[in-house]
Amino acid sequence: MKIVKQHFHTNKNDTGSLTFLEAMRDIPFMVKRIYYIYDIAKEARRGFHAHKELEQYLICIHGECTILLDDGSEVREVNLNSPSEGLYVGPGMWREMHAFSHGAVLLVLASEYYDENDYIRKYQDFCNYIKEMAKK
Ligand code: T46
Repeated sequence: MKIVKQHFHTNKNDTGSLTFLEAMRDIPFMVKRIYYIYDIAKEARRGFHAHKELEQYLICIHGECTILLDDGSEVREVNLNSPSEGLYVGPGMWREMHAFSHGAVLLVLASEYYDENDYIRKYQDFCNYIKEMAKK
């Protein structure tokens, strides 16, 4: 599995830091939706699904968290602990988010509007989907 963890342009000086990224330049899609996850309960695990089409960048803009990625044949965990780094998560990838630090904020840039039909929320359905995709 190829992990795409990207460091975004950051302007840092004595007064602070500013990170920026531009659609179709720094990330490979137009951003249609932004959401963020915060006020996360202690020990919470979220995610537990894959997407059929959606592409996303996950940026832990405050604190840290761990993202588990499973492509059906390999499982990897990636720590996000910098507001200037983003993790690309493409289609056909089971994800779980956990080990959130107190006060962590996870920002997500998404390539599509929200569509529940794009979600695969059962792990067995995900395994079947991966098998079907491999046949094509
Ligand atoms: C993902 C990970 C990283 C909406 O109505 N609109 C939205 O744009 C989103 C993202 C969610 N929702 C609704 C759907 C559920 O009823 O909000 C509720 C919580 O969503 P969910 O349980 O899917 O949240 P997470 O944190 O498990 O997953 C989210 C994204 O849904 C998912 O695409 O990749 O963050």
